[in-house]
Amino acid sequence: MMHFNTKMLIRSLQKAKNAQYVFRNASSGLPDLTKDRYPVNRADFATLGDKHLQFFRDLLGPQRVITDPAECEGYNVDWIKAVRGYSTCVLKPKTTEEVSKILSFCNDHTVAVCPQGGNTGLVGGSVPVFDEVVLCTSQMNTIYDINDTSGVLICQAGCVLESLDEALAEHGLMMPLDLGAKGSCHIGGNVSTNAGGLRLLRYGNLHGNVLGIEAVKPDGQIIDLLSTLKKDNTGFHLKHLFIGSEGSLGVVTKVAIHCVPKPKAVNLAFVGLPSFENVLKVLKRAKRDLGEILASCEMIDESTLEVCTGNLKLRSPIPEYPFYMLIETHGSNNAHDEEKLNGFLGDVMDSGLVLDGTVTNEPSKMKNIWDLRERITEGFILDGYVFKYDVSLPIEQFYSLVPVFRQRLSNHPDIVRITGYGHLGDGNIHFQVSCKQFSREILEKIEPFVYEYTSRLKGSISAEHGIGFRKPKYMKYSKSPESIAIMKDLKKMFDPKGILNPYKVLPP
Ligand code: FAD
Ligand code: 2HG
Ligand code: ZN
Repeated sequence: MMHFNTKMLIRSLQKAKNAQYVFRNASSGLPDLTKDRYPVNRADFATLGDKHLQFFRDLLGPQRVITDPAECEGYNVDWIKAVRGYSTCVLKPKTTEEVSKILSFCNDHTVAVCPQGGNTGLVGGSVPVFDEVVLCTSQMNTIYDINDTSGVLICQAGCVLESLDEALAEHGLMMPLDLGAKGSCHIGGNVSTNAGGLRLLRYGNLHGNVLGIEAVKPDGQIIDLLSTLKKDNTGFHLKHLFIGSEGSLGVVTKVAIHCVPKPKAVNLAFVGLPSFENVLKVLKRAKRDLGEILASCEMIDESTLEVCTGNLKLRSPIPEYPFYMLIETHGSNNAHDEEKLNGFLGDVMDSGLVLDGTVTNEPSKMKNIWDLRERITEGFILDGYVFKYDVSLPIEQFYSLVPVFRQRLSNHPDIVRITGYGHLGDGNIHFQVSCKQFSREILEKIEPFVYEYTSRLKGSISAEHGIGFRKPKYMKYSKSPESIAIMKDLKKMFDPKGILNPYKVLPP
């Protein structure tokens, strides 16, 4: 028996704006300069002068050396407006050789460099802390090859994720990763952060999907690891050092990625549930009953959905419930997938685990539902200031941070909401405390407690967003002293002068 009525429930929602647009318009005002808000001292790097700028202009031409302060501003502030540097120079190389010459020159002259892709990172890694030169990959956007048979894509690091997906679609292929920032983030940024996203549950992470990388070391040396082979056990797998190292070891210039066939059948269910206990039961049944077609399993709590319905004025296709789940299936035969999904949904409704829901395979309706999930980050900006945490926890404790913090911070007048949502199928919750404005008092009530709590449960203090500027001192809650020491040795080996993305990930 089916309880779902697709026609009735889905209404037209506001058209999504791309992430770059949102960045420029979502909220007014700039954050404090990072140097004023955080206890950090500028290291002994050179201050840019005429001789440096002349070198850059001779190499790139005047158009690709940005020095106009108004134009530089967008490259100095992060997407959620939490950190701000004051770089006076943004470089836009087009080729690996140009990146190599820039880094070699900066290394020789001890000029600090901040690599930047689409600037959608959420841990303050993509913008300068002080006056580091920004090396932006936006002009490195060539697709070299898409192989329909092997599924291998080879492209430059500055290709925008969504553009790659569009190009692949013409070949019946799809990127293995998808995230709300797809309209702005670059594939080089995705690889450098080992971005997770909305379909990692099905297609795995970039350590598995990236076949090869070309990168430039801080001294300008080009490292060609651009293999397109699925199997290659000759020596150490050095590409993995660049995946997720957030621009601390080198600048990624090209990637080879194993892409997946674009599914012929995609179905999406959006359901309302009364409790987190039920969410867990539905997750277990989804894995068991949907098996190989399960592609996404995301959770949103009631208060999080309100940032979309309230702040962004999006419409939910179902009434309010304490929890919601988005369950997407990907397969090759729609009749088969629909039968499976409908059987599963009938079962979770009949057993009372799910109270209400909608299911659809119409692209526009699926997009409207996904907007409720993908635009949450944007919606939170309108609350004022948001303290964000991105943690992996054992699945039974996935939601536990929210009640713990609602009690710990109860009655604080500046708090707008304390909520959780995220990649349930991967055990990765996005926990946030939003406030009318930045408050050091609230920050000190959250940190380091949130990290101690996560560590006690043997979770990860950064599941997918990385360490960046915001979290280096908390890495110890998820990594042993021995492993941090090895990371520091590697950093010294790759970047003895420490010019690449200083103050981030592994500051001395
Ligand atoms: P940037 O933000 O420009 O840079 C990120 C880091 O990588 C910085 O440390 C930078 O120095 C470094 N870097 C960038 N390019 C290079 C390069 N070529 N070589 C070396 N280092 C480089 N993240 C997820 O994991 N999952 C999600 O679901 C997700 N959803 C998001 C949704 C929204 C709306 C937003 C705003 C962000 C989201 N993010 C998510 C975070 C972010 O989008 C990802 O981390 C993304 O991979 C960053 O790509 P970027 O090109 O914007 O990189
Ligand atoms: C997501 O899953 C992203 O939507 C962003 O990882 C999470 O804004 C966040 O904290
Ligand atoms: Zn996420």
